[in-house]
Formats: sequence, structure tokens, C-alpha cells
Amino acid sequence: KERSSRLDWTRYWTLTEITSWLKQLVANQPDDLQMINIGTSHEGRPILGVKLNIGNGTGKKQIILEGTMHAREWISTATVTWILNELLTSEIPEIKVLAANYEWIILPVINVDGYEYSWTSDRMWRKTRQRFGRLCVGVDPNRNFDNFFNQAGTSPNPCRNTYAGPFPFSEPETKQYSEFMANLPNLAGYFSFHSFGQMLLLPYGYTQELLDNYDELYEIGQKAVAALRVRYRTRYRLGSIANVLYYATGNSLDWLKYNYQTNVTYVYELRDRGLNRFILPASQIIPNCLEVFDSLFVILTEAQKK
Ligand code: ING
Ligand code: ZN
Repeated sequence: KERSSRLDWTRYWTLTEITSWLKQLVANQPDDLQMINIGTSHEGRPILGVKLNIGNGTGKKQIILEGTMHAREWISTATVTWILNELLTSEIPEIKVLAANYEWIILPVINVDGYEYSWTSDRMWRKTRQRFGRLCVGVDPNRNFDNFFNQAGTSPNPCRNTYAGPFPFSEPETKQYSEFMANLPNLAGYFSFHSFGQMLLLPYGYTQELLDNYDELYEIGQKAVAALRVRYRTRYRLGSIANVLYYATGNSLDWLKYNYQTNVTYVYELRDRGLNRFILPASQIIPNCLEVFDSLFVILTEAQKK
């Protein structure tokens, strides 16, 4: 059985390469994998992903792994595709059990227009590609959700990288993605991958108050960052967005936790700590993925015990 295409994780992939890889995977393993189309971007691209349900069981808890909300954060997409490949091909019994236990919703690129633009025109592009300003293009999708919209850590200026947009869900990408998430019947876990800074973050970004199951997620998070550190001594900081990083309202993590009380919700700010910033050398893709997967494994194993 052919497992994956010739692509590997020694370099970053274009949107076209990712799309054809996903299509090939689904064609090769139609029993386990299903194509997902969340909707259409501002520039008309489909927002694609896959659903992995090994053995096609019913009633499994669903886990979202999400990459590239922000265009230039290429390592997030590489991480999500690597994890999909690991879930499909690992021979390690514990990983096979984990892979089969959940229904995985794998979304390598949410901000498809931005990702494409970061390959063709501006490697440092962050936002979507819809124009509202006379002078500037794009909205920060991770400020565009309708949770405490445009209140802190955001900008009303279309020229800023944290421009929240003219109104909540002004972006077709965030609007359709939020509808997609709201309609998942068994969503139990949400992992949003960003870069950079090496942090494992918890809700919320709109307040420094620690709400819901923060203590439980923090305790699991401590085990996760400890596991992440074992391979290469990579250190991640742990805590809530507003406490460890900065205020950021209208972000996807807050939106999901606040409205749906999803149990397990983490944001990864991947490598590095500032040396290469968004342009993480491709030679670090695999080490990054290995250490991140070590921690993800711990989170999901621990969460299952609760
Ligand atoms: N950091 C994220 C940002 O949107 C974040 C941090 C993630 C805030 C999730 C809120 C929720 O600013 C980067 N690097 O994009
Ligand atoms: Zn980001």
C-alpha cells in the first residue's frame, strides 16, 4: 500500500503541493480518510483539509489540528502535515492506538490566500488578502472572530498586522471556519499552531483571568512541555495567552473555548525564540515535529485519563 507521496519534510511545501498530497492520500486510503472543504477564500481558493477516522468508527471524539492561520508561519503547516503522516504511518503501537481513538480533523492551511501570497510575493505576509483600507490589504484572521471583537491587542487600522477587520467575521475564511467548528458534533480538542516563540498557550487572550479548566490544562501542559524538552532540550513556556504573551481579542482559541467550552484547547507557538523568527530553516522542520509530537502525545494521553 502506498502511504504518502514523494514529498517529505526536508523543505516547505507550496499550497499546490499540499493540496495534491492530500488528494493523493485520500485516494489511496478512502476507507480512513475523507476530504474536507471548509469553504472558499476571498480570492476563491478552497480551504481544504482531511478527516482521519481509522476504521471509520462512529461517535469518536474529534480533534482539530490547525496550521497557518497566519501566512508566514510556514512551520505550522509543516507540523500539521507531518503529524498527519505520522498518524497514518507510525508502527509504534501506542501511536497507532492514539491514531485510531480519535477522529482527526487536519487543516494544514486556513489562510490559503495569505499562504499563497507569502510564497509568491511577500514572505513576511501575515493577514488575509481582502482589501478594506484605501492603502492596505488584509485582516488578521486571528483577531476577526466575534469574541470581544477589537477590544485589546488589535488595531482598527487596515495597515496594521493586527487589523481586526471592519466587523466580526468580515473574512470568508474565519466566517466559514467558525461555522465549520460550530457544527462539529464531538469536538473535544483544538490545537492551533502558530510561530514563533516556543510557547504552549491556554485560553484566554481577552482577559488575564484564569477560567474554566485552566488548572487541569496547565497541569497537563507541564507534562507536555517536559516531554517536549527531552529530545533536544527545547524549552517552551506555558500559560495563558494574555499572561504569557499579550492581550489578543477576537482570536480563534478564545472564541471556541468561550462559546463551546471545548475541553482541550492549546496554541503552540513553535520554534524558534527569535533567531530566525518566521523563517525557520527547513532543517529544523523534522526536529520541531518530533518534539511537538512528543508533547501532543502526552496531552492526549493525559486528557484521556480525566
Ligand atoms: N501569535 C498569535 C497571534 O495571533 C495567539 C498568538 C494565538 C493569540 C492564539 C491568540 C490566540 O498573535 C502569532 N505569532 O501569530
Ligand atoms: Zn500566528
